[in-house]
Amino acid sequence: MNDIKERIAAELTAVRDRSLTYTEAEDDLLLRQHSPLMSPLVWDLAHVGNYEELWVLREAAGITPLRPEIDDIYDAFKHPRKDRPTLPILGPDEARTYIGGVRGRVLDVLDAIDLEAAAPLHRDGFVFGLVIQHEHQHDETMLATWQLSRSPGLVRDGDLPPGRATGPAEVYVPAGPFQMGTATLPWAYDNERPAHRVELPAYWIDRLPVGNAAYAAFIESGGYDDQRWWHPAGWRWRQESGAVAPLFWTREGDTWWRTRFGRTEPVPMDEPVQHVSWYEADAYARWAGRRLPTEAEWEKACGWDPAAGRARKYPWGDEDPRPDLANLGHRAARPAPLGAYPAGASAYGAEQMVGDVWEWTGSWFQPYPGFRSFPYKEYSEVFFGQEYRVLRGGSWAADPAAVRTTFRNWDYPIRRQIFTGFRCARDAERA
Ligand code: AVJ
Ligand code: FE
Repeated sequence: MNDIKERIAAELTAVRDRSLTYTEAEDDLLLRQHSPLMSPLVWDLAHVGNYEELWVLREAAGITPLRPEIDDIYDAFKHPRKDRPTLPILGPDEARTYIGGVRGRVLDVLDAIDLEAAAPLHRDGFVFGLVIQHEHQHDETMLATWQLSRSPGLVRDGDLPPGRATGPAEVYVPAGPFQMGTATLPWAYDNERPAHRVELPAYWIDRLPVGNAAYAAFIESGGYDDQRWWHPAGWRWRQESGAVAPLFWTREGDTWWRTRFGRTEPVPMDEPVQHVSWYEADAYARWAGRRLPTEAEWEKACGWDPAAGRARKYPWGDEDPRPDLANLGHRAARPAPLGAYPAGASAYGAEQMVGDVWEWTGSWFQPYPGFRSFPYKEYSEVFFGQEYRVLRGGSWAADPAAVRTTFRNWDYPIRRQIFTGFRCARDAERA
């Protein structure tokens, strides 16, 4: 096997180990629905195998379906998450057997496939990148399910670097063009393409994500009860939901506590805030006299290298993520303290843009000019419009294989079970 094939095989093994670890639990925990927002964990497990069968075995290799009768159950578009517990889903053992059988054949296909072939699904191992990233994204979803279940199983206490209290609050990004999206990253999704030139006026963007201390100050100042700060739809959400703090926060006397994977602990004031909706992020920004960055502002501050006139794959350059550069891959089940990654800074000096928390942007999930759906409309295209807000950067729960400066995630503005925070921006005064 050549280098690319070895790398693909290693990534396939790593992501499967991850999925199996996240589903090492009693059957009841795997079959139960912990929240109407989420699938039973064992649905995710069999779904990633079914997706892998569909794309690698059937579409790329033309192999006859192994279990065509289960396709319907694992079609995310046919059955919304809230209905999935009523489906005749495979039990945990049956699901493991099924996905293991798929995987064995996938490794045979990998062995035989020509990665230089003209077929776009084969070229550079695209179809393998598709299923590897898909499985990692579901693994992150499974972590959110675990967090909602309040079961302690997946808490991890890996070391994270200490925070750093020094440094400017904001970084300046001068006016000028940059390249948004990518033309060269072989495993990029259709929604990251095509690369295109975007001209932005000058702006300031926070050097770091908004921290729990700053967010608590917003709460203390009565921010949740002051309609001035809220988007009209956000105010309605605030009234209907009764939200008074980030999800998983509770208050006792003068102390804020949070429950993280079944453990209740004081809110660490030096960590980025997480589990806030877009509406909360937007309200905080208005209270602070700021706004959320647009998606383009976020990407330029994160990935553009003005001296070289090119886009970087990660804020610090093109080298793969390391533990001293970013908090990715579920090393510890939390964001790192603010300022923990000076070596991971972008060319403009913005830090913690990749890892720690997904960051809400002010933009709707929309296609780039010249977008073409590939390989299927239901990955991105059906979500474009004014329903979903874009999230950037990846969280502590995201794997490096599914994170880069051009990667786009999206969700409804009311969602907060995902590992999401934000940073603020503002226009630069015109000279
Ligand atoms: C890109 C994270 C919004 O989980 O709904 C999973 C990824 N697409 N299976 C999602 C996805 C198909 C998607 N997000
Ligand atoms: Fe999926």
